[in-house]
Amino acid sequence: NTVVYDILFMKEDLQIEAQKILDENAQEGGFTIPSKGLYPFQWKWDSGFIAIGLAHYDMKRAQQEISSLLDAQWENGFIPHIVFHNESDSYFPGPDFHQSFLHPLASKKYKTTGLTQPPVLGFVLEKMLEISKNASSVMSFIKTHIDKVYENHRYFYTNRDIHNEGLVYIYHNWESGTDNSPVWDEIWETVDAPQYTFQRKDTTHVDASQRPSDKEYNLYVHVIEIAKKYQYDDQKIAALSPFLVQDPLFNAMLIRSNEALMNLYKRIGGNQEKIDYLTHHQEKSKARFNEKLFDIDLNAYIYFDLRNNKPIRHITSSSFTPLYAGIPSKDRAEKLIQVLLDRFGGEDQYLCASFDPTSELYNPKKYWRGPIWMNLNWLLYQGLKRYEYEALAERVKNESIELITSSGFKEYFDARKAIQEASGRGYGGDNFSWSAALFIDLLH
Ligand code: 9YW
Repeated sequence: NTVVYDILFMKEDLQIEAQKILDENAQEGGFTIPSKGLYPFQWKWDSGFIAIGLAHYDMKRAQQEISSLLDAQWENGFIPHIVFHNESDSYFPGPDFHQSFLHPLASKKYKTTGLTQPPVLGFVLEKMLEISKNASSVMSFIKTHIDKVYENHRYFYTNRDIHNEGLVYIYHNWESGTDNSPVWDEIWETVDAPQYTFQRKDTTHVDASQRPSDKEYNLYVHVIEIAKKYQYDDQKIAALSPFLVQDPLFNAMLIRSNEALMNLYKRIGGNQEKIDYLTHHQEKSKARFNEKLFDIDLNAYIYFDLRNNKPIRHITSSSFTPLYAGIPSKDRAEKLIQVLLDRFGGEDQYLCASFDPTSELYNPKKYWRGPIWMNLNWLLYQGLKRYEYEALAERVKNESIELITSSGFKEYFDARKAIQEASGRGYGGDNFSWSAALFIDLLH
């Protein structure tokens, strides 16, 4: 009993600590930075996850988090991956590099990037409503903001589904949210980039061994230089970007958010045209996702390289996110979860490594090449619950809580449970906002 009491007490303390981090990362203008120094601006999918945490104790701030992001939406519905509300010289590449003004429909109010990130906002709005104790006030917020998210989905289907098949592309690894995943290695081998001159800032905040290499950064810069050369024009990017990928995480988030928008519009009433549009795309997207992105030999969802017209056959934590979007059949979900257990979920492992631990390319300390990320764990937890794998869902939740309890609110964590000096260690940025926000959600 004392032990249980201590743990409860510790959790309560940690919840206070989590709120403190979110408060300290709050900025004038109503948004929250992901981590001081390392990421000093507003990031798109971070804001979504942060809003879920905030909704538990400060709904007004959760709403501001979302409205400050949507305030930077472009006239074509695009939502950028970073909004430069504020100035800071602690991050590269900043607004002077990205030059969003090159696009004629870019936000006139804020400097932004010309890249986006996984479309989480639909389901974030739905979660906020679910968490809310005052549904009517959240509903009125949703009513005034939902069309912007809908316009964002229309942007994706209109501009980024080049085969009109229900799957949208990303044109940069930063759009995936999983920046230096080994998934991209083969693509980079096909890209011949000149040597650019630039000064990285990330490695002044975090040990370089836990970050992407300089060679990778040069490629990241290169792909943006190409997009800039074409004024961030979607059609030209689709035709000419050396990086053009259908990513399972990105598309699963779009599908889960479509579903949320449909639910919310039904609740609001009217809006039949929008519901019809979403329903049509939803069915098509789910069917194609299962046809094109499921590898029947690996029994997992994988990636498709549109530029080189071939699948990229690696298993990552993104491979399991279709569960949250209700994409696999029950049978397929069962097979997928077996792969999760076999490759990622041994007794000597915390769930869920970001890259296949059985692969030679697995690196348990390096960013998206192996470590555990709290947002992916949260998505996995939701997915397992959706398919009623209750015990496994509990495991993911408990291990997530354990990692934070023992290592703090770090950016990512070592999945190697059995190796004493590595077990659950935290890496990357400190006081990381979505680790704090999703920890609060998991405790509820
Ligand atoms: C970068 C802010 C972002 C996340 C990404 C993560 C990392 C670094 O940090 O990106 O320089 O953009 O990979 O998913 O949104 O937390």
